[in-house]
Amino acid sequence: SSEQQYLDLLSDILDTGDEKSDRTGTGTLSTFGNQMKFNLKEGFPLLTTKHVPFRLIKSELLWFMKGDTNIRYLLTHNNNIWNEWAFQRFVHSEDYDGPDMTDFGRRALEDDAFRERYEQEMAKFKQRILNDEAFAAQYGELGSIYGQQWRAWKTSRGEAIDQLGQVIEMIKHNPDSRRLLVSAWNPEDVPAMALPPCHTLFQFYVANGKLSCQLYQRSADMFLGVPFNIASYALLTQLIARECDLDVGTLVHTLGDAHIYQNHIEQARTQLTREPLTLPAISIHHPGRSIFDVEVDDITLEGYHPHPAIRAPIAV
Ligand code: UFP
Repeated sequence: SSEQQYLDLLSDILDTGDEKSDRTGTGTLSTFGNQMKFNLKEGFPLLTTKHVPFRLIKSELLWFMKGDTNIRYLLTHNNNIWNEWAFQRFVHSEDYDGPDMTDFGRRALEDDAFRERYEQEMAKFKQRILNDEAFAAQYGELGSIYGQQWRAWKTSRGEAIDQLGQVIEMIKHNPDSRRLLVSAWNPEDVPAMALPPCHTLFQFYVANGKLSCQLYQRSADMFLGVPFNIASYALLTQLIARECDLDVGTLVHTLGDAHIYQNHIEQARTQLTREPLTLPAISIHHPGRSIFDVEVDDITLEGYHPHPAIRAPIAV
């Protein structure tokens, strides 16, 4: 099954990965240059060997597709996955006058008293983003991340290129093109980014009435990040196939540095003891509306009955 490829790669990295230090100071087992292929006709590739929160993947992808780069949209959908990046900019600004939040990610893991202060400040930050439009415009904004690169890549002439919109038009009108690419990696923006894009580049391919997609991911946290990334690009492919009246083909997922963090090894071993179950399916209802207007309630996940979630600390 599709999922077995993920499990085999996880197992291979545990057995043969090189010990490698990393930016976060956590340490990893790592390999370079692997590929998984998911036949999207077999089912929607959301892992069943642990619960993966699809609702977060869905609202994040729709946010990218709309070209939105402000966490306010995510917060209105109770999605907190990008909060830390916005909060970090706020607590380092002149407008922040609360307790010291230096290095909050690491300290919250190590110090319970600090964690309580951090959670209070984060809760206040979220409320302000939701209730105060001017504050949200200033501190909810993440700038040159995926939404901007996909929908409004800035050119040297001060114009904006809608890469995703153009690629959808090309799939409709020139499906044999070998130039169906979207790049999130903008070398001009990378030096100033807190998190340069992990999913760097993707290409579409049409044959036999089926739409396939290949993603190049430069850096892959196999336990926490990759299950999200697989499902996100599978959903993107389904949405675009529907928009272009095509069937779905294959999701090819190519990985650069694929790693398991040292503090995820036990969890990965637990997952490997589990048997994959039947994959779920996705259904999309948005009659007559533009793909860029799809909302979270238009997409439903059906038949998802996974093994329980496995908790693991995120490396920041
Ligand atoms: N990471 C993913 N997928 C993502 C994402 C992050 O695996 O979608 F946003 C992981 C990869 C790596 C870390 O462990 O986050 C990014 O760190 P670096 O920029 O040092 O590669």
